Formats: sequence, C-alpha cells, structure tokens
Amino acid sequence: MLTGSSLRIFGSERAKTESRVHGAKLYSVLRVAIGQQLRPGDNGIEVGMHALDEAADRLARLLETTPPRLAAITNDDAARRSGPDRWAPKEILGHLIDSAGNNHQRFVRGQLSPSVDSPGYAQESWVAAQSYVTEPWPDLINLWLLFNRHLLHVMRHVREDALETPIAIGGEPPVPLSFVMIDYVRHLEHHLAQILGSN
Ligand code: NI
Repeated sequence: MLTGSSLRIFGSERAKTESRVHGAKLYSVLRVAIGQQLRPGDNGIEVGMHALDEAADRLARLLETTPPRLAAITNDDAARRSGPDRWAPKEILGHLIDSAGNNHQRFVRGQLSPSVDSPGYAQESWVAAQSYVTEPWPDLINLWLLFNRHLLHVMRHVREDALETPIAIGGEPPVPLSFVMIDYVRHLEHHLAQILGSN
C-alpha cells in the first residue's frame, strides 16, 4: 500500500488538503503508474490506456454539462469569497486555467522528449498575480472551456508510445504522461465540484 508521502509525487501544485480529497481514488491508478515504471515489460499500459480513455470521456461530458451551470452564477457571486482564506469561484476557475496552461506544456513536451522536467506551480501566488477575481466571469468561463476542449483533443490524439514518458513536476519523482493526463481530469473534477457543489 502506498503511503501519504508517496502521493505527493503527483503534483506539488496541489495543496495537502486536496491530496487528501483525491487520495482514495488515486490509489488504483497510482499502482498502475508505478507498475509501468518498475516493470516496463508488463501489460499495465492497457489498464493505463483504458483509464485515460475513461478520463477523456468524463472530461468531454463535463465540457458539455458545466458551462451553462457556471454561466448561471452571476459575476458578483463569482467574485465573492466565502471566507478570508477561500478562493472565489473566479479564482478557482482561474486556478483551473493555470492547471490547463501548465498541463498543456506537459501534454505536448511529453510527446517530444524522452523525459520532461516540468516546473512546479505556486498556486496562491499565481492566482493572486493574475487578479482573476476582477476579470469578467464570462471571459473566464470561455477561456477555461476552449482551453479544455483543446486539451481533450490532445489527450485523444496522444501518441501511444509517449504515454510512458516520465514527467517530473517541481523536482518530484517522475510519473508517466498517461498518469499526468488522468490526474489532470481528476483535479478539474475536484475543483468544479467546489464551485458547483451538489447543484
Ligand atoms: Ni488545485
């Protein structure tokens, strides 16, 4: 069984609280990912590809269903923080736009090089530096949507022989490109649920 500290290899961009939220669901994928690295000759890749297809399908559905729900939130409500240390919906979506930008680099570079060293991501500084909270909510929705449509397109056209490219993020031990893609969708689902709740 993998420990909590092992989980951290999947993204210094994620706060510890988020790792706990994501944790349980990640374990099975995690084992597949590590298995691929330790035993490149086994057939773990089939599981990995299936998981990747599944993640792409979930992303496709989200890109159909969530934009109208996001658009139903007013600009004022989207700028409102529910507490001093909480992000407003605009900032959460901004964080997802940052995630899209950072992962776009990984998705492409992972197909162009035998291994990738990807910088980490200081989420609070990034979100504050871009003043997402003062940006028009409809613009953020559109940017998020179109960027993710493209990332979905990239995920569905990724070269099969690149799926195991080791990606190191922020100096952490590397994980396969397929896992970076799957984890990208999980992270997006987590934050969309924060914005939309159970509505
Ligand atoms: Ni996050």
